[in-house]
Amino acid sequence: YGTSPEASDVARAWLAAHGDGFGHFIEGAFTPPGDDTFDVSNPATGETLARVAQGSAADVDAAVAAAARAFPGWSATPGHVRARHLYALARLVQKRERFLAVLETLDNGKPIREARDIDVPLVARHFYHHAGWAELIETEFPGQVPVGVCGQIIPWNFPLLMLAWKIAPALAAGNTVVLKPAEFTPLTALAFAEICREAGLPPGVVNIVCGDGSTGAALVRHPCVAKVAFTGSTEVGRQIREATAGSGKKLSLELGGKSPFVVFADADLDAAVEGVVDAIWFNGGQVCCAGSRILVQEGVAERFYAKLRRRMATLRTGDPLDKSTDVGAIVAPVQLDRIRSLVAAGEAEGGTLFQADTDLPATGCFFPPSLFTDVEPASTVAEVEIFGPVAVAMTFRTLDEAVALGNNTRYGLAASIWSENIDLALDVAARVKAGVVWINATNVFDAAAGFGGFKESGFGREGGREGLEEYLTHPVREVKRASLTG
Ligand code: TXE
Repeated sequence: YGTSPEASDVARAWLAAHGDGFGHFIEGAFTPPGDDTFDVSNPATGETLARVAQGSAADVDAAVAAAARAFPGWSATPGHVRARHLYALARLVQKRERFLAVLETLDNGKPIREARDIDVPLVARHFYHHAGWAELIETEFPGQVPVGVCGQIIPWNFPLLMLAWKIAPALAAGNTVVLKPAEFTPLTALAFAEICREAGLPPGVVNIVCGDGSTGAALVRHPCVAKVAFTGSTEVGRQIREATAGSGKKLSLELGGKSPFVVFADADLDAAVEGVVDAIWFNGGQVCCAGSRILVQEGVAERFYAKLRRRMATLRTGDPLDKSTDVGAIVAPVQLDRIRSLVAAGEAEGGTLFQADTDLPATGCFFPPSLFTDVEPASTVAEVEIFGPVAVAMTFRTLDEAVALGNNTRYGLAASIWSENIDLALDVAARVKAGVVWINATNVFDAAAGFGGFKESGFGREGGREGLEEYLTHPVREVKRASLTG
């Protein structure tokens, strides 16, 4: 499953069938790739997978115009009919799950087990969940209307899942979209475009324009885009906030994080070790809500680190298509360089680095699971989002100190608290400024739960009722009274 020859063959055959390159998906059809293209490669091998069109301002304009033409029809489509379309998308994602999982793994480098068991099932779940909402918009959000054309920009860490987080609520609420996938990982978005066509989605409701940041910037600036939804770096989020200021566009930003993973002395330490594995080595730590700052109560710290180091030695880093791989490839050489330089900074600042003795593949973008201990709270690795398989650990003495250290960050996306005392855990949960707090768990996602952060992690929520509110607005109606005096 997943690595089965058929699924890999289907993905390879699909890529071969597009050997001339991919264009954009506009008004239900693919444009020719044209001359201005970029290469998309497999980070595990360096091999080029496809040639993809670089979206110009004119391409963005064409896609936005298509979405604007489709908007009156789609927004007037009854909720139960929109629901049928979303169910059709969900079912087709499930039908193609093996192909999509392999394609995601080839493009992004994530372990096939994760793409197959987490990413793709969550994508289907997101469309099913929002199909339910499509039928409820009129009764649950009385008087509200869809915003219009939505410009959506997504990152490369969960390419298809981030697409689902953006497209499903937008469509459920009656909007039309132009989505720009990340330049490292546009392939599953293009496969999804084919699914939209197969599902019979009206042309123009979903448009996909590929390209780099300049394409994203053109989409943000476009005057006919009424709402911008962005997931990516805090730096680009800031630029988008500036670019949309005063424009009247609705905006939601889901940015970085440096989330605390707090282990109290009374925690089940073995369970907490498994928690760390999920928190920082899931998707190679390229997760916005990764529990990248481990805070351990002093009395158990050495015992906890020893257990963690033993567990790290059992993690397998390597071929993402191998079912037994735990940590796959880093998405691109530039990200690998970033991780390496941050780890070098951590060592220069006196942190103790532990890396299990693993044989990394000779080629491709790989970095071993890493743990820094003896880290100062004000050091680079304790403050900066590394976005790689690198955990940073510090100790605390008291509950108050744990809360203070947990909040000692410019971010506020997530937190994970480990204790066998539920009163203590709930007390800490209420005092940690994070959009999502897990207790004795980590990286648990559900389409029904709003996800988003505080501070430099952005604003706005994705998922559930709060997520839908981002795609609805209150109409301003001019009430004209007939003159009684005639
Ligand atoms: O992100 P960018 P990068 C963090 C993480 C990572 C760092 C850099 O720390 O190491 O950001 O990653 C598009 N206007 N996160 O450089 O550039 C871009 O094309 C409009 C956390 O890859 O923010 C892509 O589609 N769009 C994060 C998307 O923005 C622009 C996930 C994200 O890329 C643009 C990714 C512009 N001016 C990185 N410039 C998370 N929160 O999960 C770029 N883009």
